[in-house]
Amino acid sequence: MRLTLCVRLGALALSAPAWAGGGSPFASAMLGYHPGLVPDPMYTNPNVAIGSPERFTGEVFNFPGAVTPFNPAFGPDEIVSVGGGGHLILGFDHDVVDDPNNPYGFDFLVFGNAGFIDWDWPNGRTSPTAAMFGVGAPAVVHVSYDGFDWRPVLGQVDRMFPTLGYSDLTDPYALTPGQVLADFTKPVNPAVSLGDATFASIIAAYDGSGGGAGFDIAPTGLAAIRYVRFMNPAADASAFEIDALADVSPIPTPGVLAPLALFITAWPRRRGRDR
Ligand SMILES: [Ca+2]
Ligand SMILES: [Ca+2]
Repeated sequence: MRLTLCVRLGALALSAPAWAGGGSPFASAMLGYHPGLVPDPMYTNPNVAIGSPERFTGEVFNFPGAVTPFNPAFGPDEIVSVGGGGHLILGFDHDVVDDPNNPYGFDFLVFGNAGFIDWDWPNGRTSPTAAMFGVGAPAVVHVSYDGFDWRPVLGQVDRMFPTLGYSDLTDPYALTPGQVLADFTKPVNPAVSLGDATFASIIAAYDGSGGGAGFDIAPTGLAAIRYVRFMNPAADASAFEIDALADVSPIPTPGVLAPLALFITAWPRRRGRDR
């Protein structure tokens, strides 16, 4: 008889998303909105900015399609416009932390409805300069922890990186959803260059991310925030669009090697033949 011991060790990840306890990684409350000078009153429902960015768009217009960098969300039930002089305030249900483990320093992501112009329609290829359509008017973004002390953060909304709903699509104008959900809490590497890029190479560059514009809280001096305010200082009707707002997932750290389970297995092992 031979006794075999099997000891299994597992690594415990110490860093977990702040919403792991059952909250939402996305904006959970709409706390203020003024449309400003908006060219199209159809896009003035601010509650559509609550919850996840869109993965599939166009249903209300009978033009359904997966959201890709070549086919951004365009439904009035999906995106809201903020015109000249307007603003939008969104809130999270948890602290969005300036976590040193957040990729590229980005602590939250803003999703708009800009997309890449297709230079090889309908195959999906960007121009040499990755020219875009639907780019919004410049937004001024402030963050706050208590709703009183607002501090500016640097970044551009409704531009790079356009939203990608699924990571397994091969058709940039897919009429049906993909199977692999892109991660809306993972930023795209800001060093990525997407000029003259095919749809396949864009998906590869996104590396599982669902896109969005990254913002870093650190320069504000705040350790965490709960509210984000978007203002449009334009004096005319040029607008930007907001689809959603997301907290960023920290990169899991290896943490402490901890014994998750200790299995001791013993069984008799018969010799092949009696000797
Ligand atoms: Ca940060
Ligand atoms: Ca939305």
